[in-house]
Parts: sequence; C-alpha cells; structure tokens
Amino acid sequence: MIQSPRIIFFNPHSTSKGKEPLPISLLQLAAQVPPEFDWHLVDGNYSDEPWKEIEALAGDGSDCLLAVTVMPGPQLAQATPTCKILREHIPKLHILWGGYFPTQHHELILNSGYVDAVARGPADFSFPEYLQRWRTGSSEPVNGMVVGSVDEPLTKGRFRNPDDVPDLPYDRIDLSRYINANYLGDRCIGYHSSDGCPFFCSFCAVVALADGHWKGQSAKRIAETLFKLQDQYQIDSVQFFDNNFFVSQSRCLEFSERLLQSGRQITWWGEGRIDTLLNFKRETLVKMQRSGLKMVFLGAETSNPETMELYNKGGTLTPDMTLELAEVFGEIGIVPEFSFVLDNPQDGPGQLDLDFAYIRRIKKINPASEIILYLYTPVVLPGDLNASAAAAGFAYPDSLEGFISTEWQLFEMRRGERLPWQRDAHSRIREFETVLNAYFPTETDVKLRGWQRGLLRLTSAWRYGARFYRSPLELRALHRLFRYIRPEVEGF
Ligand code: B12
Ligand code: SF4
Repeated sequence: MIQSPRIIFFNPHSTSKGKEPLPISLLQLAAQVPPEFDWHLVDGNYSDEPWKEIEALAGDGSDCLLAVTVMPGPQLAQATPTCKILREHIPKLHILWGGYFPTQHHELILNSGYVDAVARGPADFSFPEYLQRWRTGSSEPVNGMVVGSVDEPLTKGRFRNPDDVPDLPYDRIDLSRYINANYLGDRCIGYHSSDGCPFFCSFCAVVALADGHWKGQSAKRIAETLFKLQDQYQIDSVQFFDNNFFVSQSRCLEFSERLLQSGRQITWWGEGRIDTLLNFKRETLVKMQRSGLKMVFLGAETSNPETMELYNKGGTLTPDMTLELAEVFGEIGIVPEFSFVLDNPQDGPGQLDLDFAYIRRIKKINPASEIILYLYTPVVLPGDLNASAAAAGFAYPDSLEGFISTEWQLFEMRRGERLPWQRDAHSRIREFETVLNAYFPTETDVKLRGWQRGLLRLTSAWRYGARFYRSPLELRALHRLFRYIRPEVEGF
C-alpha cells in the first residue's frame, strides 16, 4: 500500500508557441482523482526536455505514477523517448498511457517495455479505479485498462455523464499559459462540452474511442462555467474541442440564448456536421451567430457521392449539401471551415481534379469559406476502406520507434507521402493548397498583415485564374517569409 501516492500528468508537446491549448484530456482526469492522491502537471509544450522536470518531481518513483496522454504524430514523438529515458533512470516509476493513440495501438505500446499499462477509450471510471489498484498493489482487472500483458481480456472504458464530471481544476494550474490570443479573441480558452460522437465514419479515429456514444453537458453548465472563467480570468472567446458540438439543436439554442441574455461578449468556435446544421432552424443559426459563433469546422470530405458512402457519413450527407451550407453560412455570417479527406485507395484517377474544381465552386459561392485538406490515412477500424488500404500494401509499423519516424509522423498528421496507393496525389494536393492559400489566405492567421495578404493574392492571381498549380515556388517562399500558419496541423 502506497501511503502518499502522487501522480504526474504529462501532456507531450502538441503545437507551436503561443497556441498551447488547455490539456483538457488530463485535466478532466485530474478533476476526478481521489483526494488522497497528490498531482502535478508537466506540459511538453512548455518544456524542451520534460523528462528532467518529471525526474525532479518523481524522486525514486516508488510512490509515483506518470499518466501520459498521447495523440498520434508529434505528441507520440515526445512521449516515446521521454518514457524510455524515465524507465532507464527511474525504473520504479509506474507509467500509464491513455488517449487516442493508445486506444488504437495498445499492443505495441506494452511491448515497448517502458509503459506499464494502457487505458483504452474513455477513462472517467477506469482511471480512478486503476489508481486504487496501483496504490494497493492489487491485480484485480479494471475495465478499460490493459496492464503489463496483452493477454488480459480486452475491454474499453466508459464515459461518465459530463454533467457529473467536476469542473476542471483551473485554479490548480497556471491558467494564463492556456489563454491565448487568436482569430477568435485576445483571451481564448479551450473547452470540451460533450463526449464522443454518434456517427461511425470509416476514416475517423473518434469511432474507435466513442463507439457511437454522445452525451453533452447541459447548456446551463457550459454557460455558467464560461461566465465564471470570464469573471475570473477575463476570457473573451472559447474553442469548443468537442468532436461534434452541434448534435443537439436544443442545447445549442439554449446555450446561445443564455449568452445573448447575459449581454456578455464571448466569441466561439466548434466542430460539427454539415447535414446536422442544415437541419437546424434558421432562427437557431441566426441566434448562434448573434451570440458569438464565428466559425464552424465541418467535414465536407469529398466531392464524390460514392466516396461519401464509402466514408460512411451516416447516409445523410451529400456533396450538394456542402455547397448549400456554404451559401447559408455566407448569408448568416458564420465562417464554414470545410475539411476534406482526399485520395483514398478506392479513388479513381480523375478524382483529385474533380475535388479541386468542387473546392473552387465552394469558394465562388462563399469566398470566406476556409478549406482544410487532409490525405486519407487509415485508422484502426474494420471495414472496406481499411481492407483496400491493406490490399494495396498498407501496414502499421510494429514498434513505437517505427511510429515516431519522420515519415510516420507525417502520415499521422494526414500529410504523409508514399502511402502505397498514392500516385502523385501528395504533391498535387500540396501545390493546389499553396495556390489556394495564397489566393485566399486563411482568416485564422491573425499575424498576417493586410499588405501581406494583398501581396499573396496578387502574386497568385494568375495561377488561380489559369488553374495552373504546378511548382508554386514563389508562393511557397512568400508563405515561409510570412510564417503563414497551418491550421490543419497546429490549430489556430
Ligand atoms: C485539442 C486537440 C488538439 C490540440 C492539442 C491538445 C493537447 N493535448 O495539447 C491540437 C490542436 C494542437 C491538436 C493537434 C493534433 N491533433 Co488533435 N485533437 C484535439 C481534440 C480536438 C481535443 C482533445 C481533448 O482535449 N479532448 C477532451 C478529452 C476530455 O477527451 P479525450 O482526449 O478523449 O480524453 C479521454 C480519453 O481519451 C482518456 N484519456 C486521454 N488521455 C489520457 C491519458 C491517460 C493517462 C488516461 C488514463 C486516459 C486518457 O480519458 C479522457 C477522459 O475520458 C481531439 C478530438 C477530441 N474531441 O477529443 C483531437 C484529436 C485527438 N487530434 C487528432 C489529430 C490527428 C491531431 C493532429 C495529428 C492534427 C491532424 N493533422 O489531424 C495534431 C498533432 C498533434 C500532435 N502535435 O501530436 C485526432 C486523433 C486521431 C487519431 N488518428 O488518433 C483527434 C481525435 C481529432 C480527430 N477527430 O481526428 N489536437
Ligand atoms: S461525424 Fe465527425 S467526429 Fe463523428 S465519426 Fe464522423 S468524422 Fe468522426
């Protein structure tokens, strides 16, 4: 039995300076830690060598558990060597991983030899239970945890009703680090108001974690928490990091009405679905806009109705709806941020040209639309799409070291080249994106000055007009010179 157990929460590096988001995954767990456990947060976004900070806190490690959240990509790239060094230096430190990457790849994590246990799926119940197991030295299985050996029965954790989860422990951390100036406001904070997503899209990692579950905090709770954050920390804007904020129209309407009635200024952003928002009453959309909704991230995915079916968007989304929503949002004054999943293994050879032409149509209907281009990259899910990726020769690396190679990090950020079915898609997409981003520089880059935008537009006009995207070296040079941000990788 450990008398004074301690937890070190570790959020590996995830983004660039000035954009550090509140590490909500860990803070939600910290909010549910039993009172007898002490805890600290180490944020890799603020530390080049986080292992040193962890080592200083951990002592000989015998009463200490390191809880690491891991997304694929650069976050994994810091989590892996950090835990490896810590295992060598402090063998008694108990190391636990959770989040999206471990949910999909628990086996190779445990095989690495420097992670003791993996949380699969939501951990609101399993984490506190596991803490007690570790503290008491018991070997009782915990639902949603895989410990030591992958031979244990494979289970997944459950979500807790978000209204039963206590408020995040804002006052236990230096919150000023996580209030950033960006496109939404001068003092923007991240917030997570609902768990999961009710859909099963075939390219999306959320499915592996949520299994079709969605449950949201009440509009009252969200509004009241934000008002408190405004009174205490002067926030003026919020980024809802929910996978699907807009599932419930009544919740959105009530939240907007509460904001409007309060007379407060809080600008907001969220992620949603095109079909869902087209089904909202006009009155709801208008109220959301008036209450401060500035931009919505939306999965447009493709211009091809057959690909849409392959992506299993629930049978309720068509490419025509994207065009319709671009128009509706243009009229109401909400910016749509349309994300695409391009070049899957079943795409025909002319598909990219059709996608580019379709994106140009969106821009014609609503030039304020933001466009985010991702390459299809398999996630661990059964189905046709993964089967064709495997048939084309796709396989995951079999070790953590393989996953953190530069090539794999790019795949995981959905920007990799040389996926087995790729012909020249990667370079063509990057070229098109460069011209598009020069002719329509993203509004989310607040550092970009008016004259820089003007110069980008002027220089790219002939290419965009002539549909000539090949080798836009001059535009790449300007983007580099102006340090143009990439919202599709780092957020904004
Ligand atoms: C905020 C965010 C970011 C931030 C960084 C956040 C940070 N920690 O610093 C930014 C914007 C920088 C970012 C970047 C990227 N992200 Co991101 N991100 C998110 C987002 C929107 C919210 C995360 C969050 O706070 N969730 C709220 C918490 C409460 O939920 P949770 O994370 O699921 O946590 C629960 C469980 O997973 C578990 N858990 C989580 N961590 C741990 C740790 C332990 C020890 C335990 C026991 C349990 C546990 O318990 C929690 C409570 O139940 C998620 C989507 C989402 N809504 O979750 C995507 C998401 C995780 N990101 C994703 C991706 C792909 C990326 C990028 C690669 C970008 C890209 N090109 O797409 C980059 C690269 C990240 C990197 N540098 O490594 C994907 C992961 C997909 C996958 N294949 O697994 C997601 C799911 C988005 C998506 N729909 O595709 N991201
Ligand atoms: S609707 Fe969005 S979050 Fe939900 S499964 Fe589909 S792509 Fe993922």
